[in-house]
Amino acid sequence: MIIAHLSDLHLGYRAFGNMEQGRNVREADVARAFHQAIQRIREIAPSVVLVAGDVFDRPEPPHSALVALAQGLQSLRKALPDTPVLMAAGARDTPAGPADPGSLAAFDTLPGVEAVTATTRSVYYSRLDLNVVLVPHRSTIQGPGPLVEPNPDARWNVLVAYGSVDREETVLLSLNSADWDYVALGHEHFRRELVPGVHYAGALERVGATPWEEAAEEKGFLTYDLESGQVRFHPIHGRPVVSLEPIPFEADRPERLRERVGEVLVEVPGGIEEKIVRIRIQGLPAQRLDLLNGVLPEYRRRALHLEVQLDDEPLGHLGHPTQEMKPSTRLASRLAEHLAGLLERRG
Ligand SMILES: [Mn+2]
Repeated sequence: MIIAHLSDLHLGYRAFGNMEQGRNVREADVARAFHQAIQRIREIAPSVVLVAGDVFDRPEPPHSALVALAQGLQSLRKALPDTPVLMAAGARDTPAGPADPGSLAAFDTLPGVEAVTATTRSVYYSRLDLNVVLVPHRSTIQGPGPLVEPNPDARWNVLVAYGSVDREETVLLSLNSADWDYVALGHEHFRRELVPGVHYAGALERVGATPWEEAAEEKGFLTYDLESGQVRFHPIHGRPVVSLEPIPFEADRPERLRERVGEVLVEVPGGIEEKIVRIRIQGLPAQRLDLLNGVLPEYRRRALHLEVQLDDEPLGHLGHPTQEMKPSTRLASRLAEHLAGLLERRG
């Protein structure tokens, strides 16, 4: 029996402000990645589809994100009428107020769809002899910890949960992987196997604040064969992200900088057209920023987004966090994200 495991769809994600036919280009990219995944799932025809959180990019997603999800579910229903779709809300789709059911809850009403936002839910499918426990973000942050136990009468037990299971962070739930035939996790945007049968599927697109970190990683989703234990990765082709090698500023030959910027951008295989590109310059003093005047507009037109990062600059300069993250920086940004999440939930 094959299960499909997706996470961190982030439908409704917007970035960089590029518009096409009135729509944010990155939002359209993310919707396209989702529809690609749906197409692929239709071909694979798994017995069940799991989405482990962050279906939407925020608690109040734009209407276009709701439509994208509805279309995807409808497409699955048409091709695979007997395949249930189970979703657990992540931090991004958890509503702020406790009385707010959240956008995802609207989809919980659909036949064949379970969409859990507030509390842990256990669902048993007798036809598949499969029990699925869904643990949304909210039930992991409100004490006491959720009771997650497999169903001893079911042939297959699968857990879907959103959150961190890293030791150094607050543990989402105590997890004995031996209790479960598969654990589908969401929250991390990088694909990762924790132990056999316990996986983060990673996001479908590079939707993090620092897409450069994910430039080299293929994005996609997983399928898992409960009988054989075989896991397969299914890549999704999103918009290319290019992180260029840093250019050192040569103080004795300042004019060289302009040439080097042009050179590295021209050398990008396949060109920079419509890509998300980061260029880094090392050691350029702030008072010499004028050296870049007039160099970038042409490339900015060609790329979807061209980010120029001056290394040696403090965090947050130019409104962008320093990208080569030291552990302390990474921790700080995680903390900031966590606090933002807390504020969101408090309304
Ligand atoms: Mn996410």
